[in-house]
Amino acid sequence: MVMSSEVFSIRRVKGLEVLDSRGNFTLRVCVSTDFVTDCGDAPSGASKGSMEAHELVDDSFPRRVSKAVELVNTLVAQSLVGVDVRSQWRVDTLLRGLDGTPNFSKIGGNTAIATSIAVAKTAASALGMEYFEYIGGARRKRIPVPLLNFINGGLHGAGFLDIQEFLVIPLGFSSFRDALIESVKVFQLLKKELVSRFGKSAVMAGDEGGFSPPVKSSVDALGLLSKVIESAGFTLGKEFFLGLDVAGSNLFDKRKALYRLNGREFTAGELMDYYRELASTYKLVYLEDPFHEGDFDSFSALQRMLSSTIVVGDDLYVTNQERLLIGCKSKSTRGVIVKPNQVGTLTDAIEFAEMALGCGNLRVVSHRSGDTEDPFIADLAVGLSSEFIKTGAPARGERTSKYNRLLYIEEEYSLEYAGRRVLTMI
Ligand code: 2PG
Ligand code: MG
Repeated sequence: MVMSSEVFSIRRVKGLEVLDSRGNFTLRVCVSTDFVTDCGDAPSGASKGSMEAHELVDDSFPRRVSKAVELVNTLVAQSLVGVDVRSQWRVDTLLRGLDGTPNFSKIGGNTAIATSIAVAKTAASALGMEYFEYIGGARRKRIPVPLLNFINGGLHGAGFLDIQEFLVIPLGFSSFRDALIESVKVFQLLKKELVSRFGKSAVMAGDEGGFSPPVKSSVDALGLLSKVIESAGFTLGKEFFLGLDVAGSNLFDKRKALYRLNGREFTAGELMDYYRELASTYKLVYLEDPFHEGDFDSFSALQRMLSSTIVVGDDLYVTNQERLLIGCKSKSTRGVIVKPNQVGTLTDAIEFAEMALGCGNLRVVSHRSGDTEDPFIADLAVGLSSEFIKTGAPARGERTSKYNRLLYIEEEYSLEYAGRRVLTMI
């Protein structure tokens, strides 16, 4: 049966305020054709790169996004009604045109990304396809390795830890399901260990569902994770590896040009030596934003020094192709974070991920610390066939919705788990 293109015409675009995981209001956009409606949400970061797309929020307490809702219901709706929902590139170009600034400073990156995602999801639904199939097209699909954030520090935690994320990485398993089951075992053992060492208040959750215990230093946190991995019967460097998101910009004192960590000050060179030590003791295969967002040179020097660690750019690149070009030329990293809301459209995020792979970088599709129960980034990761996904601890609904979606996709479509072979790609 040939479907008339009318079936794919956008009839309605509607914005509304919904709650995110931090109890802040954020934007949801729903897009309808005559037959289907689907919605996309804008997540929100706490430790943002300064070059990210602008987030349009009201000047209000509590945080509201009524201006963004208004824009969706007027300007955005007027320009998208009648457009074919399958024309993602056209929609994203229209959004850029409506704004007219490079970083969505007028309509907001949140307005743009929620709309862009809603359009892609509605197109997939109208075609009767899974989101990941629609996004991925002919790409060979696989299930990404999760970077599980077990200990939340920095701006996401309440303890003393300066480093933002202590990540447990189950590379040595043959399926995502097994990797997740064994990771959950380690997570539950960590919980027991924390309760026995510090009491019940030590297992309160940070922003991304991990624990935020009164552990004093990064070495203590990594030591604790190594210990529970071993007490679960695994070997660090075989089934499990460790990683960090330092979120280096938050440790950097611009005036002194020094980093503050564990109550000490470090030059970039001293910090590099510190990372080298941590990487060899704790099998760190993953090191995100080890320096502040402007220091491409230190990223490059560290990546040269650590041949078996993937140095990753998040705030360094902010999912922006121009910034990535600088990193590609100076070989600053072997991995990139892909956060669609940093750049504002799905088309830009997908092109960024492709460009990253083209210059030898593994892709980490990522949530934000303020997120919703929408599992869309799980589909994006599978569609892009990304090597990793970063979506918090295996706890709290806005984090588990992504893991649960991956469990379903693996089971239903028999896709292979990216697993240990991603290490051979660096
Ligand atoms: C990060 C993210 C997500 P935020 O730095 O990688 O983990 O944090 O969303 O607060 O920027
Ligand atoms: Mg980060």
